[in-house]
Amino acid sequence: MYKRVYLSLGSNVGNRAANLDAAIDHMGALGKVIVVSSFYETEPVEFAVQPWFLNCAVGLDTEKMPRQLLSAILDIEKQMGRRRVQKKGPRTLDIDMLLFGNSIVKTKGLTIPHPAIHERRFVLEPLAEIAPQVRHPVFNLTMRELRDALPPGQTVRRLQKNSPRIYAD
Ligand code: PH2
Ligand code: MG
Ligand code: MG
Repeated sequence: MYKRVYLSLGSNVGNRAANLDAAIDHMGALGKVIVVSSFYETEPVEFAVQPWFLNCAVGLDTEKMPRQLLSAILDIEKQMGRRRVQKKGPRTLDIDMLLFGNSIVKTKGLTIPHPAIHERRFVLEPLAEIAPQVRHPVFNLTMRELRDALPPGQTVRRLQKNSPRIYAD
């Protein structure tokens, strides 16, 4: 049974666009990549003294269970040279699971939906681009509604170059 999963990707070290593209390629091994948002140049938040990020969102159909998917994601981050030096600090690649179908998961080390979706413009702009009607299973609001409810601030700029890329329906 396939579930539709939405993930957030971010990079602010090295060739950021190449890092996101390589991560998306690797994600083909986890299921079917269905849609990729535009890339967004985003102001760092939470830990602000670091280079700007490139962020995007990906829709993936997978047969993996949440924990399996998490460990596969951590493997991809490692393969791409991620070193955990500073919490929320600079990284070649970060992949966060945002939504896993309508599932609600709360265990040590994994919370779904991701607990910060509704606070982060760098997550909600790309996500609302590819999944505007998808509902948050806890707040019962769509991604577009959550995006529109963000307070002003947190600069994000959509890059025109690449997308969105739609692979299948
Ligand atoms: N990730 C963080 C903390 N801050 N800021 C932006 N703009 N983009 C990110 O991906 C990001 C962040 C922790 O994972
Ligand atoms: Mg993160
Ligand atoms: Mg992460």
